[in-house]
Amino acid sequence: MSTIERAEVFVASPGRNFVTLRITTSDGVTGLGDATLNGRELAVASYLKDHLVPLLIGRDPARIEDIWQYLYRGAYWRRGPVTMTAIAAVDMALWDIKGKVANLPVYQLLGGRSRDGVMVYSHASGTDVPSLLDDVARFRDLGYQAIRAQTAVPGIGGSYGVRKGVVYEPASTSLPDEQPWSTEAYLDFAPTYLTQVREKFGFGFHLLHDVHHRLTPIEAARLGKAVEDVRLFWMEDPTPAENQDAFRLIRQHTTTPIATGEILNSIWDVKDLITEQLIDYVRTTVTHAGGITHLRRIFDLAALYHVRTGSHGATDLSPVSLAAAVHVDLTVPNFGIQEYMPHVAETMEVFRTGVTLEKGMLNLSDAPGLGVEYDEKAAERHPYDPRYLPVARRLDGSVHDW
Ligand code: CS2
Ligand code: MG
Repeated sequence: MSTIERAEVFVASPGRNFVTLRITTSDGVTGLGDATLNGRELAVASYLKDHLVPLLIGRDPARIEDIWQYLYRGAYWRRGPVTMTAIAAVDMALWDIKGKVANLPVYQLLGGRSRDGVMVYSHASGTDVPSLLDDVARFRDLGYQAIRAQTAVPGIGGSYGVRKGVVYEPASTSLPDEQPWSTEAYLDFAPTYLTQVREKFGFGFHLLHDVHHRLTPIEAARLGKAVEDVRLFWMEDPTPAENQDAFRLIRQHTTTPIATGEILNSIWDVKDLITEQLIDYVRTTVTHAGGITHLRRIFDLAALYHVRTGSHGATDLSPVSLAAAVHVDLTVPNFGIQEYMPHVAETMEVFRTGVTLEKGMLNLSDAPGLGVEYDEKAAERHPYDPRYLPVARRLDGSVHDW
């Protein structure tokens, strides 16, 4: 029997920080998993190195489900982003190994293709409305079928999701950036620019918007109602999702579809949202929600309740995560959309992947496993670079949800 012989954890910053797990079997087969938790990278690296790797050595890598249950139940302490990201990395690496052993891409092991490609949405943003409209035009020209639109709110000096240069990277290298926030200014402004996007470009593409957890349920209900004519594909994270019941109030007031889940980590965190049909899209990722094994379980529950998938896919997830997401997206019956932001060149020199993009659709090569290779030597040129995500403060100085 082949056994797990080695498990190494790499922390590197090729463009931005990534934590990568590589498992090697006694037959010399390797598997990769993404263990990146933006701003808290070393906590997951330590969870893996100090607590999970010693439990993996000598185990049968083929027993993916059993290892998942052993790590989850065996911790006694349940859920949470650090634990679930560490388990996810092990799970992804084991699926990668299983695919390589079978000489099949992981999506074949998950039941094969349900679709020819995976529709993605890209991120248009602007410091004002004219620059947002230029950015939307650019993504339309590149052939994207779905675009998320975010603009800085005039008068308050910033807002979530506005790109500074070519790449959107909210984390800063020193202490967290402190960014001002005014719910009143945002609520007055957001519907006007979303309307201008539709006025200029029409309805021939999907338009999305991310609220990034900043409203109360009744404020979110007001926003959802105000943008009904814009026909958003979704309004994302309208309110913090720890309180799943809060979504009921939004739901009662608006037909604007709702998406949430990027900061949630387990089926239990989304259970009520799904079974009570309080959301339309579940956005848990393969990296933060327990890997392919657990994500499939969440998506299957969602399918029973007309909830579709919309996995988080920001660049703070590595190309291993994106590949794993696309394997799942290609197979599940209730796929909705996949978030996609291109990684920078330095990232792609370290992670060589078979994921391709054409006309706003992602696809995969037929490489066995996840189809990603990690160049350890290239990674060594990019040491870990500690960063923090920003903090938002209301205009009176008090802390708000970022
Ligand atoms: C965002 C993320 O992509 C999204 O929808 O909400 O960019 C999020 O801010 C980051 O992943 C935080 O690290
Ligand atoms: Mg988001």
